Amino acid sequence: MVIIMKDLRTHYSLDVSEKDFGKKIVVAGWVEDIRNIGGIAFIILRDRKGTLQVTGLKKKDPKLFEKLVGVSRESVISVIGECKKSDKARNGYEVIPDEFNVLSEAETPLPLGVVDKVESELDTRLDNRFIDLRKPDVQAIFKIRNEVISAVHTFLINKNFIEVHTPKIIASSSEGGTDVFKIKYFEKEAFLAQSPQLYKQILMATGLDRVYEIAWYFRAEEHNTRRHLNESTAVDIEMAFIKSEEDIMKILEGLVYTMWKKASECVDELNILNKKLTIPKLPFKRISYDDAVKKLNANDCKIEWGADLGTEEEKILGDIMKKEGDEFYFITNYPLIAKPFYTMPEGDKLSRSFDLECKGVELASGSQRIHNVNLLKKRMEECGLNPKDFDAYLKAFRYGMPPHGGFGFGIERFVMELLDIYNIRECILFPRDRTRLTP
Ligand code: AMO
Repeated sequence: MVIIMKDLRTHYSLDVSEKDFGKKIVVAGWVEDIRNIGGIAFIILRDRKGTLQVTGLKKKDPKLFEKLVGVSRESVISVIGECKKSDKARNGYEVIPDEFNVLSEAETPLPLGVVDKVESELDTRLDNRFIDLRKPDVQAIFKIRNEVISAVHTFLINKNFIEVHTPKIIASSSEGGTDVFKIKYFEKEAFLAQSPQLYKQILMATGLDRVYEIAWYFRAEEHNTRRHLNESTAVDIEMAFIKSEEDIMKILEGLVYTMWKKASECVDELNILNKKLTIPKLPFKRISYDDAVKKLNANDCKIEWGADLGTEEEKILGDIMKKEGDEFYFITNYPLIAKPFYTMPEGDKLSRSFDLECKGVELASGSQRIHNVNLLKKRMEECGLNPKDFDAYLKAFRYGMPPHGGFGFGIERFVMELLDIYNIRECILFPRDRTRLTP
């Protein structure tokens, strides 16, 4: 039998105020806990905003009371009843039920506790994500994530960017690398986009000179680390008529500052997570790749000039920079060989590129791009790529392409650093990693 609600919910737990006392209200949610002490039973009902107490009185309605105390934890119920002031109950009120409906009964035992004190393994939590997300601290992460993403839209639209959506099924790999998922596209082979790189650049040839996308990245990286996902989300921007990559870095640091500030306003969620945020100071420090290598070598971390910074080097540099008072910093002018083919060279060996780091974790990377088609083809060949595979992209550079640049900025990486979360999988609803494909 399918039971539907008798009346539309009128109140969330935390929205009840004194003016509701003595009136009939309708509340609905999940049964978090039931305490039956004989003639009286307390049901803790959880909804999107918090919890409330439903108080069942045996002598008022014995049949209803039996039904109430017999319901399993985490079942979904709706209650119509009188809202009564109560100093003892949470939120200062209780609901005395006149009617009560079990809308969906939860099976027992639960695969994962919601209010249990014992910590569950991350894998068990992720296997049962729909229950894991019932926990207020887990929900808080995604409420904050929502706020910071809304800050991205506001910030970039105010800076004259327009939001675009580019294809995720593509014919050539976006980053030129090997970490690409191949798919069958009818009779052809296709790839899942590793980033919107090629398309956001093509858009620079259109006159839409500032674009952004909140994009899916699909990357077939084999490693299973605490900071890598195989499907992740990022803020990508591209802007034309720039003087240098410095123009892009200014947008990026302004964006990070605004997102951090917006997160710091999520007082309720931060309290649930027991976190305090310190808003970073602008401008972020810029250090060149050369200087980063010197700092590492001076701290007994030997690194060859030209090598990309690995996780360990990034961490050590993060510690050095933190000691110097910089949690956020840009590493600029990477060696050309460490960066993708589309990166603008600076002389023979360097590039006009940057990474944004936060406490030794890369949050974003970007650059000024090559806008001359011949140089672009030359760089593709030097990187072992065949320009023929990029015909549709290269064509956009042949009929008027302004100087431009942009960045890609990982949202999960940002949330991880913002809230000091150890494993990136906690920062995305349904993570995809080397072994996880469900739920
Ligand atoms: P890059 O490859 O550095 O640059 O990616 C940009 C940012 O995206 C995030 N990121 C990831 N997050 C989690 N798991 C992953 N596997 C993963 N891969 C990347 C990181 C990273 O800094 N096209 C360029 C950007 C540009 O130049 O505009 C690019 O994709 O935070």
